[in-house]
Amino acid sequence: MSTYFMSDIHGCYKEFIRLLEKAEFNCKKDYLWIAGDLVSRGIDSLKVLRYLYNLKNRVKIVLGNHDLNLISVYSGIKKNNKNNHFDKFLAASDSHKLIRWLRSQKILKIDKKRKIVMTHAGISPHWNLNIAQKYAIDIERFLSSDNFDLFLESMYDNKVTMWHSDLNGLDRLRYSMNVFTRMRSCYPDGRLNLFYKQSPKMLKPPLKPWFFMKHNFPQDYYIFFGHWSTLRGTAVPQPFFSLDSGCCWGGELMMFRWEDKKIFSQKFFSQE
Ligand SMILES: [Mn+2]
Repeated sequence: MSTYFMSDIHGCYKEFIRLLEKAEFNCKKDYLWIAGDLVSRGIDSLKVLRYLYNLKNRVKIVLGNHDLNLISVYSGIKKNNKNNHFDKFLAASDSHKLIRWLRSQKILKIDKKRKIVMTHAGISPHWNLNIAQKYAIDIERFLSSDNFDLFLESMYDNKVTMWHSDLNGLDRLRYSMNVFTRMRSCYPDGRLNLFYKQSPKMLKPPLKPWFFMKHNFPQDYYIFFGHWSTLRGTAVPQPFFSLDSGCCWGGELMMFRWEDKKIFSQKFFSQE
């Protein structure tokens, strides 16, 4: 049995399947952990979701901003954008079933025995792992509930970017959602910048990547995340581990095998 980690498949189905073959992923014995953004940008989001759905308990997923966007588009909360290539998904007969399944996925996953954490964008430098877990569960409960559409509609917010210990109700959920699914860089006081998406090499001080902020996370953990494709080639300090190599932008899809720490990768196929 092996456990593999990857992120940001973004509808790149062919590259994803080729990479599973390269790494000799066995869907009867192995486990696949994915740090979100399964869909959009690439052309085959529907195929990626169907494949993952059929893996049943062999796959462990945390949701990314693009997965939440698909749920919102499907539910009429957000407009469909042709760059996301969602049309095939929206017209499919099993889209309802797949959305229901997506809504039941996690925002944060922790394995205390093996000291593994996974989330799409990151964890607030103000939190410890127990607090992060508590706030992730708050979001997961709303997402899997019948009122998920009302909840998601009120989550799109660029203003709640600063942590206070007395942050409550919708604002705490909004802050947590911004941290888990959108964060890349922070100001010295920990305030999130939700707009800078380029390489951290061009990041203007005093902004810093979130994983360079002072924090209290245990050093003997692996904290896997995706979301920041332009991190390619940047050294990310322990205990953090970046999994997004920008496949849908012409980069690579990568996969990390826990047991021997081996990395596998697959270049983006031209869509010509
Ligand atoms: Mn993302």
